[in-house]
Amino acid sequence: MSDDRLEELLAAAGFTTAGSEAETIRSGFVSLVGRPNVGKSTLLNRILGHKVSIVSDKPQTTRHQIRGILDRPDAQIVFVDTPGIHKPRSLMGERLNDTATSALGDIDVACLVVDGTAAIGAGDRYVASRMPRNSILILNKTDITPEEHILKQLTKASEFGFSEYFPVSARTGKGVDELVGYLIDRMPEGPRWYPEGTVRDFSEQFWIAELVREQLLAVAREELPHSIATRVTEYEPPLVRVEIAVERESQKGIVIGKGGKVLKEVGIRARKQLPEGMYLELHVTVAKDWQSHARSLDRFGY
Ligand SMILES: Nc1nc2c(ncn2[C@@H]2O[C@H](COP(=O)(O)OP(=O)(O)O)[C@@H](O)[C@H]2O)c(=O)[nH]1
Ligand SMILES: [Mg+2]
Repeated sequence: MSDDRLEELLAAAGFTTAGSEAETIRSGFVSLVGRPNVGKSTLLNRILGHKVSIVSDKPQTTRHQIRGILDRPDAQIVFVDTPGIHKPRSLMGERLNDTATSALGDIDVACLVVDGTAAIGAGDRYVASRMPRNSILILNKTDITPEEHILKQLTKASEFGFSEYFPVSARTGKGVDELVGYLIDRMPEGPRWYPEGTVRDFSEQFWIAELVREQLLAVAREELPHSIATRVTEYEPPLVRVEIAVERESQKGIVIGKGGKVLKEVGIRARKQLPEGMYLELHVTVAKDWQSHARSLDRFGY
C-alpha cells in the first residue's frame, strides 16, 4: 500500500499522521502566574470561551497546573493556569508555590497577571524577578479600576522590563482579543499538541471534584476554604461519589449545614454544570490537618 493511501485510511479513521506533510501551525505554551485572586483563572476561562478552571473570591482556589487549550484552525495555544504565588504557611502552601513556579520553565510566553485595583507591590516584584525578560504583564480588572490608576500601575510595572503590557478585563472581555492576537503571533511554528477541538486536558473525575470544591468555596464561610479538599472516590456515571475532606471535626457540621442544607445546595449547583442526569453523592470526612501531611496531600493530588 502506498504511503498516501495509508494516510488516507488513517485520516478516515480519525487519526492524523506525523510526517513531512503534517500540518504546521502556530503553537506553543503560555503560562499565567501571579499572586492569588488577581483573576488568572477567570482570564483563562474568558480566553477559551469555556470554563476549564474554577474561580472564587477566596485565595488558593487553583491548586494544580490547569491546562486549557485554545484551538483554532491556524493556531493552538496550551494555557497553563497556576496557583497564586504567596508566602506559604503550610506544606500545601509550599507545594502550591512549587506548582506555580514550575510553570515558568519550558513555555513560550509567561504572563504575570496583576490586579489593577491593587498597588503593584513586593509580591508582584518577587514573582516578576523570577520570570524571563520576554514575559508579558497583564493588568486585570480594568472594569473596576479608574483610568488614572491603570496608567499609574502600568508605569510602575514597566520597571520589570518585560516585552509587552496589556490592560484587560477578564470579566467583560475588554482587551482580551488584542492579548490573544499578540500571543498567537509570539507562538513558534509547530504541531497541534492536542487533537482538534480539545479545550482541556484533565479527566472528568478531576473536573467534578473541582466543581464541588468551587461551590463549597462559594457557600462556605471564610475560615473554611483552605481546609477543604475534594476527590472522586467512585465514578460509575451517572453515579459519582465525591469525598469532601475537612481538617477538623468542628468543620464537618459547617460543610453539611443544618439538616444537610449546605451540602445539598453544593450538590445542586455543581450538578448544574455537569452533563444532564449525573447523580452526585457527596460525603464528608475528617482528614486531620491534611494540609501539613505529605501523605494526605498526595492522596488529594496536591
Ligand atoms: N471586576 C472584576 N473581577 C474579576 C476579574 N477577573 C477576576 N475577577 C474576580 O476576582 C476573583 C478571583 O478570581 P480568580 O480567577 O479565581 O483569581 P485567581 O486566584 O488569580 O485565579 C473572583 O471573585 C473573580 O470573579 C475582572 O476582570 N474584573
Ligand atoms: Mg485561580
